[in-house]
Amino acid sequence: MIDFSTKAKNTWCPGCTNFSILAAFKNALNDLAGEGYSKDNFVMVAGIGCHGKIPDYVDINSFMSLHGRDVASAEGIKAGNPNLTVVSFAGDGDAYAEGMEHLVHAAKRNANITLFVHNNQVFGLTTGQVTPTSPKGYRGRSTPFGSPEEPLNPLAVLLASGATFIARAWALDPDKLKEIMKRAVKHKGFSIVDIIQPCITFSDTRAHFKDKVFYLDQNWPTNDWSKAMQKIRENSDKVPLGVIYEINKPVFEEQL
Ligand SMILES: Cc1ncc(C[n+]2csc(CCOP(=O)(O)OP(=O)(O)O)c2C)c(N)n1
Ligand SMILES: [Mg+2]
Repeated sequence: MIDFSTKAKNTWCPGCTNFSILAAFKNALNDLAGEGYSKDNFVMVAGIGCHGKIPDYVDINSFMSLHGRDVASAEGIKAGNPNLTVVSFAGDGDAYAEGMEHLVHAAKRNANITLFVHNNQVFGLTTGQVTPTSPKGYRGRSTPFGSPEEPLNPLAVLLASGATFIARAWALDPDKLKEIMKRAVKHKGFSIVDIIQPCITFSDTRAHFKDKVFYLDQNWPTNDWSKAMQKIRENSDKVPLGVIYEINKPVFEEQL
């Protein structure tokens, strides 16, 4: 087992569900190293937010970007040296608010990078303001009377934009999360994993999601765009997890 820990002091809240994402990622790295991926070829990129501290806690090359600019930085790193395995970590505010234009275009051009979104449905680090994925009625620092807006469905936007790998995961199931992370890294092209990551301090949705999440069937047809869109937009009380969509298409860096 390779030790990917660092000496940095961890400053997440005690019990933060990001610890589970960190553990899953380290285990995924360890497996991938055993499958021929070079530890030295990995680069992790992050935005700004609670999620953005994750590179401090993993002993691989990393680049801490600006808020909402992690995807653009990851694209630049990959275009500059296509031999690198580039994995970006973003918050929901980071990816779906500030960084949305970069995200849509990275999906459109099928940049060969992987994005893990810590979707806690809140601007966590800045103490609980509403983000594009906060539920209607969410009460936080900027919406004390409840958010009047319907949340955005980011996976529908990304599927429509041309993403070639779309998955959803649950932070509190690190074993399955690890497997989904590995598939996303191995996918050639733009891959996104939206990780439902309850913020225990400002939006504690652990109990809410616990009984709602379920894994898609083994036989789910991952290459069917219409079925994927239907599943992503399904108006249901249940939240599907796993790889929802995956196809092969030429990647941006090879066509440059
Ligand atoms: C351009 C810019 N806008 C705003 C901020 C302030 N800011 C820092 S972290 C943050 C919230 C991050 O929320 P999210 O991306 O969801 O990550 P989380 O903290 O929830 O993991 C904001 C708004 C900033 N640093 N830069
Ligand atoms: Mg957030």
